[in-house]
Amino acid sequence: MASTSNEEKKPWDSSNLRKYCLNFGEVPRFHFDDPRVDECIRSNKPVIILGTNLVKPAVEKWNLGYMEQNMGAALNTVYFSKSHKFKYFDENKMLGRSNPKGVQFTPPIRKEDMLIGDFIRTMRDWKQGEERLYMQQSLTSAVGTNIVQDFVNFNWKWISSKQKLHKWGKLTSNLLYVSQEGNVTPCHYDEQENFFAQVLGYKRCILFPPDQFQCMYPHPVHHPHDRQSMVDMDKPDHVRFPKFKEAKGVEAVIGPGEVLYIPIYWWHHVESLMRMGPTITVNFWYKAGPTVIQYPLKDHQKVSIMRNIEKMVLEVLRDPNEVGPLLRNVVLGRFED
Ligand code: QVW
Ligand code: ZN
Repeated sequence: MASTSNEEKKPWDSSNLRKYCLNFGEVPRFHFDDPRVDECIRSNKPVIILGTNLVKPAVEKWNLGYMEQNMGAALNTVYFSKSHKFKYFDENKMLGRSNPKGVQFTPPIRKEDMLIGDFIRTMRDWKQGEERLYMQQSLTSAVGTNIVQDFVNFNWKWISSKQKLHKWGKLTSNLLYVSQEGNVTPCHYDEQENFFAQVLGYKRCILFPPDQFQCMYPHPVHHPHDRQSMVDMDKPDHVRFPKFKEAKGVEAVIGPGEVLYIPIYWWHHVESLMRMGPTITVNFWYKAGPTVIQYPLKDHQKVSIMRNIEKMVLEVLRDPNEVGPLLRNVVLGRFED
């Protein structure tokens, strides 16, 4: 068939993907000059954007050897996990000497500042059964001159035109992620717009829209795992989280040069494909644009309202344990007809 000639051959198959109890739809893939890209972004829908050259210098050069040679002498943030999951937590919400109001909590991952050489050597020598590693380092700090030059040569013209067109706020950060194959960032949402640019290797991203809040069971806002789902996708507890099986998600596998738009407040779970080598990603986080209040409100605006209500109730009650019971009393038996 002639029509298959422009179909990209996938270097991965379903054996490289982790297995979950849900089925997912597919995130659409469009060339950067296809008007449907802007339609997706305008309507807060994820989309894989092809041919942007957003991180072209990185796609052409960056690999473990290049990073080792050029990251420089500064320390990098590396997370260690005993499992394949790296579930983030907010240290500021933990109980401690400086925070008597925090939540009693044992972190599931540990953080270590490492020289790039030590990180890459540990990753290369890694054996099954050892702690897994995931480097997550801001690209604004003291990286070496070659990497700074590559960064300067990113396609800022394209990304700035999107920022402008969609009236996003400021670019807040560029993070560099270097991961072992098989690592997972569990399901969570962020409060910013995100262009997620794949540099090396393949990542799968499973996304759920903000209107699936009831299916995703986020931790309370005051919890160190704020914005993260309480559901373990590997082994969902269908008794505690019965609606999770009804969650309707979409998935995307992105490879070098491809950019995924992750809309603000969209849930996402990210995995580096298994047995496909290490991955490198750079993300671009942008503040939301100015709030336009138009009714009916958007689903993500309602999530924001819910967060504010939780924060407000905690502020007046001053005890996290009283928040749930009070909110339950507000609704229980009152709003059914
Ligand atoms: C991943 C993500 C990333 C997920 C990194 C999170 C620390 C985001 O860019 O690539 O593992 O969630 O929003
Ligand atoms: Zn995220």
